[in-house]
Amino acid sequence: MENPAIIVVVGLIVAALVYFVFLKKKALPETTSTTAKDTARPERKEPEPVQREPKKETPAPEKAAPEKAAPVSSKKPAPPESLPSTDVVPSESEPEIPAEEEAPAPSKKDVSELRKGLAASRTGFFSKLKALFSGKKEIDPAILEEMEAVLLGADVGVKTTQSILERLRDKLSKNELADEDALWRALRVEASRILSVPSPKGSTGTPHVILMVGVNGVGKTTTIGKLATKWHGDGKKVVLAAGDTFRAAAVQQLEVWGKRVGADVIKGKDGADPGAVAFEATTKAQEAKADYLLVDTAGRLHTKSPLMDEIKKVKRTIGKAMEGAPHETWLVLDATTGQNGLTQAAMFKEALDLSGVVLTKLDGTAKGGIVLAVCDELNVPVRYIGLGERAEDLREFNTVDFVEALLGRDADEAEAA
Ligand SMILES: Nc1nc2c(ncn2[C@@H]2O[C@H](COP(=O)(O)OP(=O)(O)OP(=O)(O)O)[C@@H](O)[C@H]2O)c(=O)[nH]1
Ligand SMILES: [Mg+2]
Repeated sequence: MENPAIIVVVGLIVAALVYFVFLKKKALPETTSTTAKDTARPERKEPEPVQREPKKETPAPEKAAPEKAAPVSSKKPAPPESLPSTDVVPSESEPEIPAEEEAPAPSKKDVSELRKGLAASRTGFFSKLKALFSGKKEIDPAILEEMEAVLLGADVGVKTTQSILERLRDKLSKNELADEDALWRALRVEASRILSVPSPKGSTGTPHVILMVGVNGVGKTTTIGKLATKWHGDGKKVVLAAGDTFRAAAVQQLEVWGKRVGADVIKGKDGADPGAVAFEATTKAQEAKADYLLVDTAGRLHTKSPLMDEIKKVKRTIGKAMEGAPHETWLVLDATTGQNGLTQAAMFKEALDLSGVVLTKLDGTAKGGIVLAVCDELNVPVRYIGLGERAEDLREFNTVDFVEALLGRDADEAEAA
């Protein structure tokens, strides 16, 4: 009997085991269903593309970018309309602010180039003033007395020096020159005031005829060559008149410039009348529809009245070939001749009613103060300055840049730093 009971018990145990095992099997699929989800990934991949669609929204800002770029590009005019919008975005977002800050840069560059050409004058003028002012905590009348010697030494001239000092003394008496900075400022203001001579309102025409005059060797022919180079480079048609018929070499010198620049040179026979050459050149330049006619003339001493009469006649003759011409008469002055140049200038002005002065060889003198004297005493504007013998060594005169180059302190300190 025991045996059948044991069998029953064992049977029950087995049945129970089977039951539990069955239950576990039922439970297992639920847990494995999680892993089954892994196998069911393809189903989950469906939402993934949905997530990628939003990613397509990331390119969307790219599309929006050109819209953002557009207003920026209007600030920087030239480059922005280029096709690759993606390139535009980064490059524009950066320069937007600096562009405005860099605006004065070209002027700084001009000043530093000008300063190189005026190096000798800066040493003779600015450096001496700097030595005089530096370390002075208080500006007193004695400093102004010492300034007088420096200004005269730099060829500013007696009259101009006195006018500058008078104004500075006046400021000092009003306690407006408290320190060195104020004195530099006042000096620059005075220089700017003197140099700002308005250009006379003359007539103009096509061609714009400019008669170049001056004593021997001041740089008339060279300046004509430089001007022709500049204007030709600007796309203007330039014609040159070889009005110096006194020396065959003078005609050749102009022809060399003409060839180099690509400008026609109108010349007469050896010893021809300069007026006749100028007349013919004016007629031909009109026919050729030139933009500029530059008339070279022989150097002449301002003290020789027959030569001064001759140049007056040349001027009149040009007017017969073209009404209103010459539109300008420029006196070329050699800056190294100093105060002597002022006497020349006064006499040329009286004879020819000058409309401008070209001051050459400023690179070779420590006496750049002559520019102030020319403007102050003659009341004729300086139009160009020569800073060397090469074609590119000519600069249109700009008061602000010139004052900064000659008397600017800040840049000097920056250089030293
Ligand atoms: N350093 C320097 N030399 C200059 C400048 N301008 C002209 N020269 C030189 O001055 C010399 C005389 O120049 P020209 O152009 O022949 O002078 P010019 O007034 O025509 O002379 P004439 O026809 O004889 O009256 C030349 O050696 C030029 O190279 C200048 O700005 N700086
Ligand atoms: Mg000459």
